[in-house]
Amino acid sequence: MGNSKSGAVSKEILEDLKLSTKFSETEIVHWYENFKKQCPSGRITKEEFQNIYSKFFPESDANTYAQHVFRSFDTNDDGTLDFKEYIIALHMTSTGKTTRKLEWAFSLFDVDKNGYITKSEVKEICASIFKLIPKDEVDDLPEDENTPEKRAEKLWKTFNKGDNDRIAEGEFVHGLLNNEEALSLIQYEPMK
Ligand SMILES: [Ca+2]
Ligand SMILES: [Ca+2]
Repeated sequence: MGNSKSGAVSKEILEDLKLSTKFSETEIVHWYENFKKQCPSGRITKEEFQNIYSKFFPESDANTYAQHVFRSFDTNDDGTLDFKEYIIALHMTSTGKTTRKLEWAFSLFDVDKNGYITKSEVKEICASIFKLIPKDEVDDLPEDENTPEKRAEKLWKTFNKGDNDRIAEGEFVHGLLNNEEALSLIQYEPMK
């Protein structure tokens, strides 16, 4: 894929994105224009990404979570998000089907990208999600979900695994699909 510096989205990327998402050419071109406006270099750094995230969570600490999300979006591991990574991320997290979202969630939890989730990875991500919850909302959480450790424990239990076992992608998606209670543990939506 060429390193085109021109203003328009390259034909290769356009074709690729039309195939891998359900977005139309018009939508992709429109987003590309916005992306270029907000990000003239054509790449979002981890710091920029964290700044964007922290604006959505003014009352809590979104830094760790944002780092994990960034890692899951940066599929080619080069430390920046390009337009294609950005659009695919947008597709998976906002307009995708639940299965798609869960596949993305899997990559979020698979911290070392080895294709499996361990209990320590579940703990790590649960801790970063927990930091998104403002203090006053933590008080209202159910007793068995009001610390990062308890949430990790509860989530891990839904997979019926031993402490040293690991979870493959299919098991992860299957275990969470239509499981509202477990799903609520892997996300936090600000109330306002
Ligand atoms: Ca990248
Ligand atoms: Ca892993």
